[in-house]
Amino acid sequence: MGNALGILLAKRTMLYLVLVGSMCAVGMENVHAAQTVVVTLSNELKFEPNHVTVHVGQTIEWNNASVLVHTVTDVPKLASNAKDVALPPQAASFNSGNLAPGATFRHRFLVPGTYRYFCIPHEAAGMIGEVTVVK
Ligand SMILES: [Cu+2]
Repeated sequence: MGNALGILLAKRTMLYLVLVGSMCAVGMENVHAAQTVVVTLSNELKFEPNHVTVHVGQTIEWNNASVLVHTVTDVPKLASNAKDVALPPQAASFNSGNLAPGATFRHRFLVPGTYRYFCIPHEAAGMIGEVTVVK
């Protein structure tokens, strides 16, 4: 009898731990998803910072803080040089189009891996950025 009660309590404790564990996992994902990372597009033809690491579900906001028109482009066929562009398999490509001074562009990352993107008018000048997306 005592033994059966012990097993029942142990089972309940296990269930409790599983529930708490899964709630923590969901909680952390929400914390990450709520944090938007900002990358600045500069007059010096740079993405600053030019490399950022985010978690799956997180959004990056690119902010054109310059007096120039820039783009945020991760479309392989639009790159002049194949080394300037990369997407993980299964990841959707993205392209802001022309961003006027003061304009912003946002993209939410759903597939882990390495992304290399560029600015269409300034790719040859080395305006290239990288994003690492981790689980
Ligand atoms: Cu540019």
